[in-house]
Amino acid sequence: MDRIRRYSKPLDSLQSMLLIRAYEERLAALQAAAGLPGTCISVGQEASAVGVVAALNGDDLILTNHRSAGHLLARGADPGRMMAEVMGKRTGYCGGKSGSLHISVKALGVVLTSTIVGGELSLATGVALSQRMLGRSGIVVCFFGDGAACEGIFHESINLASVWKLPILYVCENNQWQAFVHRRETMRTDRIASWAAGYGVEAVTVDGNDVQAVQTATAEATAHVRGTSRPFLLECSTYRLRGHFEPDDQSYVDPAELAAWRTKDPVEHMKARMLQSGELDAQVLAGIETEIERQIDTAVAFAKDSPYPEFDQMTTDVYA
Ligand SMILES: Cc1ncc(C[n+]2csc(CCOP(=O)(O)OP(=O)(O)O)c2C)c(N)n1
Ligand SMILES: [Mg+2]
Repeated sequence: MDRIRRYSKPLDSLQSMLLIRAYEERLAALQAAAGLPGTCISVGQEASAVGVVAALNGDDLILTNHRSAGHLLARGADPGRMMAEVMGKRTGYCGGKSGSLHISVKALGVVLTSTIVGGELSLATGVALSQRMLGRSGIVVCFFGDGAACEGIFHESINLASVWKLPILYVCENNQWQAFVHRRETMRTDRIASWAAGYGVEAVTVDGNDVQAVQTATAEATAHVRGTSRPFLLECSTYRLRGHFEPDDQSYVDPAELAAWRTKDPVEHMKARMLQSGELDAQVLAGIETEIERQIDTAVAFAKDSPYPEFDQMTTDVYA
């Protein structure tokens, strides 16, 4: 039974970030051991995922991109069913037919993961239109990358959402990379948020590695969307600490830039902040980390022990 994850205190956000980090690092380790198909993971971007999702309501809808595990787990997805999906097992969220790149969890309001870069932008805009036409209260939240922002579909979608006054929050996770290309090579600005004014859309850039700052900015942004039924663009400035996909030796990455961003690791940042302020005790933290590792062990075992889909299910639940 899937339940939307609730966030009432800073420790809830830290636990969610730790779960995402542990899940993705385990996926990468399994991949390296040749036990699993390659996936795009979001190590370094956990604060952006958790900060945004923590500020949403239960009836809000999420559409996301190929780096979606953090968004799904932050919303409450079960790591076992996620892992099973990646392994192509019947118990996965989409019956083993989506892998990591198309995963959706209807019960949690996660409508889809798009592996077409920018694909989620126009689809989310359409979902926002349908929310309004059906008189539904939930707003739409669309995660996309800086690479997607350079595509025409971003500009068409945000323009239409502005003209049609659609209830949608666009969340650009600017992680500085677009597969193997640095964003410096594809845009003439450091701030994607600066483009929104041209479409009459309000926007803000937030430190995407500070989960509390992201949550606060998202709460303000969603209040704006709900109050005005107009779109808003939130840009989370962050960094992809690992490769585009696993495995990736990151030989194309400037080591100095990578090292600088490593010092801003959002998970370590939050841990240090809470330990320093006395909100969290080192022993309690160790206990939480052990429990999360156990949860991941259970997830892996569940996925490995699950059956593959039957041959006669080959054409069910897919377009044929
Ligand atoms: C339309 C399209 N073009 C190219 C690709 C190959 N591709 C997959 S991810 C990616 C980079 C996307 O960069 P960004 O939007 O910044 O997301 P990030 O990977 O950084 O999370 C590319 C070019 C694709 N999947 N779809
Ligand atoms: Mg990117």
